Amino acid sequence: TALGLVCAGLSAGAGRAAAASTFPNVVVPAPVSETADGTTFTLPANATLSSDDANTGGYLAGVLRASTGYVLPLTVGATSPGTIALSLTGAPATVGAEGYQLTVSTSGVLIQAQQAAGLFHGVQTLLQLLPGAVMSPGVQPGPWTVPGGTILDYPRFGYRGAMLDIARHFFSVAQVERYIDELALYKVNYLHLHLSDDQGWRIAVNSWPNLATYGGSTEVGGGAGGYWTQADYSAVVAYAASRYLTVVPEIDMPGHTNAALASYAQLNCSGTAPALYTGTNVGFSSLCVSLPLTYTFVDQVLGEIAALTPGPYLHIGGDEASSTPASDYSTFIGKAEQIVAAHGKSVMGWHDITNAGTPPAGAQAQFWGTTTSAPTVAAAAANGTKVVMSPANHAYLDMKYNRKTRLGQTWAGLVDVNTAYGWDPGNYLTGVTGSEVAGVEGPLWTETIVTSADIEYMAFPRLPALAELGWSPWSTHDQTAFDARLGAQGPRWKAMGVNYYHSTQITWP
Ligand code: TNX
Repeated sequence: TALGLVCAGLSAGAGRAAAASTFPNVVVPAPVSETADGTTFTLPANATLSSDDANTGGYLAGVLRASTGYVLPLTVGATSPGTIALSLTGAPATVGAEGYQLTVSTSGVLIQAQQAAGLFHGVQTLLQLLPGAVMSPGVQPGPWTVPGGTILDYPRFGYRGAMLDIARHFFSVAQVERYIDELALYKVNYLHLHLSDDQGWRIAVNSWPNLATYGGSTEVGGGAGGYWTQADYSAVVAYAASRYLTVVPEIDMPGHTNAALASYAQLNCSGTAPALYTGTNVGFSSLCVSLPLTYTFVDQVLGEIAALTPGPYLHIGGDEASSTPASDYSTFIGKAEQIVAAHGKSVMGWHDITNAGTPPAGAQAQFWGTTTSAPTVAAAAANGTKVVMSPANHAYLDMKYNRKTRLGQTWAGLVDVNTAYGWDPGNYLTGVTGSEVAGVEGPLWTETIVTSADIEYMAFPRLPALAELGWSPWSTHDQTAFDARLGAQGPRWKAMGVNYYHSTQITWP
């Protein structure tokens, strides 16, 4: 394979030292190739930083200054490299838009990339090569030592996502920003936000104000709920961008719409608004497909969200529309797809949308089934629709780890970390392989999830397993080696205060 040639070429080029030592098996996702040289580099107290990108340089300086207590002056765009240098020149072409090359010598560290995202991903690898205490918010004793050698790294898939449902339970901007920081550690590059459902509408829409003020006024269990202003949403989009994640907003339709139907009587076929809903059933609500106002609504809502969203995708949901007759469903999805295109975006939907005929060019269908056969998804893929893989029995972060897990659900099975890791997204669904697969996403539905500690407990350690499936070449896939790499993350999460599940499948140091 092309990959094999790259690896062979690299180890031949650096052949002198390759046999002598190996990098410690600590980096998640596993890099494409590593060549250790047996030396080490220790960050001196008078080290300096240089970066061709202010944002990534500032991020690295922030993390290192906090835990090392060193001054670490940062120069941006300087001609002479710092002790740690982030450079947008000289990276090999193979690294592409998101990859990097990391070189650790006895005198310093050089990260080279073609774009800032690649520098940022290289920074994450460097942080994982440092002692876990480097992630601490307070000053820790060193020494801050890194193994010497070279890492060349770039992603297998372009879409490596996480979804957070802020509809079933409401989460604040600060809570989502904390999750973004955690996702960024594992080179996740898409944040899918589930912004509306039966139990709550979470983003202000100027043309339909009751959606947020009334439709957002509760949540599962009857709590107060809440909503984001458009400025709040834009702040999350900007924060995600600073960590090189692109936001994919989802307005779930035509089902999962009770909060909207409760907010506007005129959206209902009956003309009567249902009550707000705080239970956990699915499949009971539907927009009124025969009503012209429905499409005014969809157009105005998606238009406002498109205008706030720099990323290429609008997610229209489309799942579990069991109260929408099949022919109505096809009519609705076809119209919604056209409205997304009219606002200059590509459509994303749960894979149910492939039941409504072939999606338009540029579409992505998100597979959430529990079998390896989905004929309508394969047919759409054959016609150009890309598939994002979220098989619920491997990728759903709301499934319980085991019978005793306090949080979560079991409808797709129990998902401990080796189950989350044990499948190949590029060769999973019958008839959907290779370039038809856009990548992987780990959805976190929040019927039972209330706090940031809950989010962390369900996402860690499974989210890093999914992130590795999305980033690392399949040739690196090895459960034993992965379990050891994952264990090495434990001290880092401890330093950060991440409330992770201590899976018994992993040896935590
Ligand atoms: C199914 S999977 C749903 C969600 C629920 C989830 C709970 C999918 C596209 N829809 O509405 O929250 O199960 O696991």
